[in-house]
Amino acid sequence: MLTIESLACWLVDIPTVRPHKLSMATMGCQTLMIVRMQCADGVVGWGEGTTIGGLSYGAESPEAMKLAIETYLSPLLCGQTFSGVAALAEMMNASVKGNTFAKSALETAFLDAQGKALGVPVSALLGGALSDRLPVLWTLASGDTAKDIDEGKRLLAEGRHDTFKLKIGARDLATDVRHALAIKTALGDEVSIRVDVNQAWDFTTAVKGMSQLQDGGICLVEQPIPLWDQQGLIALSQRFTLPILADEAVATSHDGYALANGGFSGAFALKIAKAGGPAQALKLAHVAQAAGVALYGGTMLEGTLGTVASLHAWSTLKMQWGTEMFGPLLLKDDIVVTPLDFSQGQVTLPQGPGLGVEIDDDKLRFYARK
Ligand code: MUC
Ligand code: MG
Repeated sequence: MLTIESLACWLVDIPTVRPHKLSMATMGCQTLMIVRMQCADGVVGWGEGTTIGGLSYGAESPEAMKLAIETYLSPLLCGQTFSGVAALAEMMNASVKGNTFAKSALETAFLDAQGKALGVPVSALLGGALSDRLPVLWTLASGDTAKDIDEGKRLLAEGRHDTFKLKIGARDLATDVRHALAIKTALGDEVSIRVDVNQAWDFTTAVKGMSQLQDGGICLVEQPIPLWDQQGLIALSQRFTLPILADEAVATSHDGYALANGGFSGAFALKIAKAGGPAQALKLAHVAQAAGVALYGGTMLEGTLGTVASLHAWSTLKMQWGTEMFGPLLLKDDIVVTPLDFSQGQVTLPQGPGLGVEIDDDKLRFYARK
């Protein structure tokens, strides 16, 4: 049993190592909405909520996550005692619709606190880790083909990553296909290259694009068409041998059920923010497993806290398409004492109680928006 006493939130702005260009926004900075959950008996849990490009990716901005917690969720939760995340989610969902990014930060903080109180890692609260090393790809998204090739070659030579995702969809199809195939050719046949269109194509463009990318040896196409077009996604998944990864189209277990039931084949990108937390994201994973849909550990470009929260959940699953939990590597600095260990295309899951991560208070204060 854990009693929540108080919640405090900060908006933390950290510059990216280079501009990160997606179909809907170019990021030069990431905002981490950090929450500190003070519980009885001196137990403290930390959580994080992020999105991409303000309100250009999803319906919750970092500012809105902070407001939802301070104005609505904090008065609801403070003073309450919970046996675990099931009861916490039940109470939050009964009074607050949507706002899964804010809820994800709170579920993360609760799991961190509960793990610390029980002396076990968060993964143990979620079913137990199958492995403490998880595969991690890197996204090449400088917006420039030559720069992406140089970056990919450097990371391959350093042994940091062996799989890459490309962000396309901002330019016309011919330019995007040329870009993707040039990178594929330059990095070599052994290297798995995937593309994320972030909903930018209509169905007709997607048919043409998928056919050219399939011929060019691209391994996976992520969210080619708008999130509302479930029938289109199902049709594309049945038409091509090039697999489709559903991302924006699949947030909760209900979305996953509808897609799988409609005949979707391919994979689902799990994200703690889309689902409302690490434990909620596992519900979608279990629907996918029941339907024979493959899994992928997705990111909302979280900092270390959100990345580790996701890793604890992903470690309990067999991820056929690996993960993209590279968020901390995209940021120039961090607010944790010990950064994560990324090497050989993998990241190590921290072993300590809770998330297994310690906040650097000075860094938090330095980067917090005043
Ligand atoms: C997305 O849509 O997958 C993940 C990696 C990246 O570069 O952007 C995100 C968002
Ligand atoms: Mg995506």
